[in-house]
Formats: sequence, C-alpha cells, structure tokens
Amino acid sequence: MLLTSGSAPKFYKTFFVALLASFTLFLRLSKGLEVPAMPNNAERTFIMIKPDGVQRGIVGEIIKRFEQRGFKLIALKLVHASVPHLEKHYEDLKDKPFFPGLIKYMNAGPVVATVWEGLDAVKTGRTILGTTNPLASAPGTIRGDFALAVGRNVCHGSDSIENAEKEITLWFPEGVVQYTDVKAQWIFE
Ligand code: D4T
Repeated sequence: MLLTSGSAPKFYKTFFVALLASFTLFLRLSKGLEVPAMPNNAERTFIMIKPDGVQRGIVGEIIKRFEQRGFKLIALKLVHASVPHLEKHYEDLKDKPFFPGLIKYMNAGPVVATVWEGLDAVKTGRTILGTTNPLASAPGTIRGDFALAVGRNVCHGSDSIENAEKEITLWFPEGVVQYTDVKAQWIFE
C-alpha cells in the first residue's frame, strides 16, 4: 500500500485501534470472561390475550402497546383452545392447586394468540404485561391498568426464550409469517 505523508498518521491510528481491540478481546477470552452477547433484534415471544381480555374488549389496546413499542407482529389468531391444548401449555403448573381453575378459566372462551419479534422481546414483553399478580403490577403495564386478580390477569407472556419457542410451536404449528418490517430501520441502530 502506498502511504502519502497525509494518510500515514490516519493509517497508523486505525491500525493501532484495531490492534488494541483484538488484544482486549484476546485478554477477555483467555481469562474466560464472557464476551458480551450481540443484541438480538429477532428475539421472539408468545403473547396471549386470555378469555377475560377478549370478553372485556381490550384486544386492540393490548396489541397497540406492542405495536407502539416497536415490536413486529409475526403471527395472530383467535382460538378457543381445547382442554388438552391448555394442559400442554401450562404443563409446568400441573401440580399447583390453582391448575384446575386455571384450565377452566382459559377454556371458558376464545383467546388471541400472538407472536412478536424484536429486541429483548421476552423480557420486554413481560415488562409490558406487568407482574403475574396484577395488584403488584405498576400502572402503565397492561395488568396494572386492566386487572386486579391473579386468576383473571388478562394476558400471558413467555418467561424465557426457550419457553417462547416451545409455546410458538404449540400455538402456531403451521409457522409464523415472514415479511419485511419497513419501520425496523427507524427503530434499530
Ligand atoms: P402467565 O403464564 O399466565 O403469563 O402467568 P405468569 O407466567 O406470569 O405466571 P405463572 O406461570 O406462575 O402462572 C400462570 C397463570 O396461573 C394463574 N395463577 C397463578 C393463579 O390463578 N393463581 C396463582 O396463585 C398463580 C401464581 C395466573 C397465571
């Protein structure tokens, strides 16, 4: 490479920065330190509007909050889920005393099953919903604005990436919808 007298300092500066970055990465790896994970703009979560949310007419309000936050809707359906399907969805809770009541409530009417994609979708999804017990949910969250009782808490959100993927497969065995989200370039860096 031909370095003119003007470009030489710039070249050495870039070279030095690259060398320093490589050395820092090498040090972190050699010390067994975790390399920070790249943000995942394509993380997916399963959000369900429960029968009380549907009957109370707040489906649009709940969907609006995910849309306005910047998440991409990639699946949506209104479904009256069967008891076996709901038992599968809540199988981790089958030994809890509230399990029979939970299944009865979830089977009492249709639910709206949705999948959303975006940065930190699982954790942020649960923040938007509020805590499981609505009495402890902050105002501004869905449960904090629309619910009082834990057994009528209006919505469900996946609690881990692993469970999100399991729930998406359970509720959308046909798969989600692929399309370009034109707003994404104005939401992500
Ligand atoms: P879901 O799954 O509905 O989003 O709830 P969470 O993930 O926030 O909480 P969970 O699995 O512990 O509870 C599932 C479901 O059961 C109802 N429930 C829960 C209930 O009726 N009585 C209870 O004491 C608890 C803890 C509410 C949510």
